[in-house]
Amino acid sequence: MSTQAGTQQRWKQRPPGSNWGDFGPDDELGRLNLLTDERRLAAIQEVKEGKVFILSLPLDFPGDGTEEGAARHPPRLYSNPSPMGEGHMCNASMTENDICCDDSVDLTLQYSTQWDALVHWGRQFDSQGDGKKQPTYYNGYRAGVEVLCGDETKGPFAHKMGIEKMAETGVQGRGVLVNLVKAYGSGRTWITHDMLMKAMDDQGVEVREGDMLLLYTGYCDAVMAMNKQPDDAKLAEAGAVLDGNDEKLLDWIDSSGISVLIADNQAVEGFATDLSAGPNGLLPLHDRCLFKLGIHLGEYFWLKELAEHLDNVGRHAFLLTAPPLRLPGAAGSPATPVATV
Ligand code: UVW
Repeated sequence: MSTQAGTQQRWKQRPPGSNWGDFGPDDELGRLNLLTDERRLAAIQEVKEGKVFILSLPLDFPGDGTEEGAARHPPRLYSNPSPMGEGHMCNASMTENDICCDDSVDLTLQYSTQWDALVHWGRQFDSQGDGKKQPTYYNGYRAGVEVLCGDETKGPFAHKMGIEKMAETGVQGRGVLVNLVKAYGSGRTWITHDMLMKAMDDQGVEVREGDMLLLYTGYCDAVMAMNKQPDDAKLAEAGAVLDGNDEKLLDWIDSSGISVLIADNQAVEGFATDLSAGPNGLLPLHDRCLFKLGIHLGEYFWLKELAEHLDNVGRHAFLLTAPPLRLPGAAGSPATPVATV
């Protein structure tokens, strides 16, 4: 277990299997550090056709669900008050000739196509080695110290590892897509290490250090087909999910050197609907990726058109550009990722 100069104050011991401190004592980027200039240049070499694929759902999908009082909801637009003193800025007359629309939005940051920031998932952990567990995030950043919840006057704010840190890297590199629909169909299948390796072998997918790995499961195809009237029971049967309880799979995610992990489903991994937690928590893949390794997770990406095109032309790699909003202090963000093939 390594303790590096500078990390002593924040943590004295790091979780087994974590890489805390390896990218520097105050690192806030995790595996995004692997998206280097050289790797971006190599990723650009993957552009052969000049075609682009937009990997975002319309951000008002999946649509209001059947779940009562759901915390996440579709964006709500409203027109800003007119600076002219009266009315709102919807088709508003500015002068005798000019009209204008000008909106605000109430935006759930993790509703639709989204990135999880590294502060999205942490755990109670004894980082001081004194037998006391404290709520802790990647690289030992602490709830209540760096990650604040706000009060009546101001909202929550992550002073470290907010989503803006991700945006500032540009999030550009080599994307590689594994087509799990082709391998296992579009129903709910729990994908183990061996199943993922088989799909990759069969499809000739080669993962290099720093790659952004995308998994096409078909879940968002079902979401789109429901046309903003999601049927939660049917969605629970749709699309593959990674089996976060398969330690071999989590170990491979670590050793593969991927920079980020993306899927077109709800949480990349499957979760128990009764919210029962195992030894690695409720969401063991979130725990390994976000808390231990600093691997950002992308969810609800729209991958159908890209996956079908890659399959038709017999390819799996492309240039991916996928920054979130540069929104200081946030725990997640929508994105409009672009794959260039
Ligand atoms: C949870 O639902 C807790 O996380 P995510 O948005 O990453 O799926």
